[in-house]
Amino acid sequence: FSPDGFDETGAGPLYLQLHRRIAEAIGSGRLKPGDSLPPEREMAALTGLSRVTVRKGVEALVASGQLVQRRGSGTFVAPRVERLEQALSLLTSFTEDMERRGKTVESFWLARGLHAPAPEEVMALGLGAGDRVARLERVRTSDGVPLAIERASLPASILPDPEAVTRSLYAVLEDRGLRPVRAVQRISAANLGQRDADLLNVPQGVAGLRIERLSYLPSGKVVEFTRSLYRGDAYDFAVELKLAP
Ligand code: 16G
Repeated sequence: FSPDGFDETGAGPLYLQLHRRIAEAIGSGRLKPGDSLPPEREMAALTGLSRVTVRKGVEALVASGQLVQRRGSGTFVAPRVERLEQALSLLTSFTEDMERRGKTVESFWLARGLHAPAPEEVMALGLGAGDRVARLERVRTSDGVPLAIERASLPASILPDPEAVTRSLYAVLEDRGLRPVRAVQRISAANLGQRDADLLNVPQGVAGLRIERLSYLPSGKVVEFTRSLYRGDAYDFAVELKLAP
């Protein structure tokens, strides 16, 4: 950071000039993911810009996801994430999707157990009075990068022992002859709230994708009702379209 090159006249607002300069440093690798930026006061002194201008420039980079701010510890270059292209027409599991790409898969558990169902679970899973649900709630990571928060609900008649799932849910179901063969999936946009953003290690307010999957056995019985939040900066969903008949 230096005062050189900030131009009051022709090059646009000063905060955008700062924005451009930091973005270029990130783009060229002079600033690397995880590097910390000097505090606002210091940046203002180094560049000769006002603190208000520095703050505006930094805020714009936070909004575009290039910088992250952690309360109490400062401003950092955001971790870079490789975008994954995910086919939408195949009924695969997270573990299969990542292993096919040669990536390691890990989950950290938020919750795993049997519960009395919430009304939406009763509806989605077609439960009867007194039926219970197995809930699996976890953050899914690939090569150590958190990509999605998943909340799966299954009828206890399908998964009476949720703690049996330590890695792949679909592998456990497959072993028991209960692997779903069909699913309906809905995708919608969501801005991540503070808790979800923290779990996914992204700034609050960035775009996420909410995905809901209902999977079925050949008999038509529902196997899972899963609600997930995927990082919007990590996924491209791709689907093949055919001419309408
Ligand atoms: C995928 C599915 C999820 C399923 C999970 C099983 C989406 C949006 N979701 O993440 O519904 O429960 O795979 O993964 O694709 P696992 O076998 O690795 O536990």
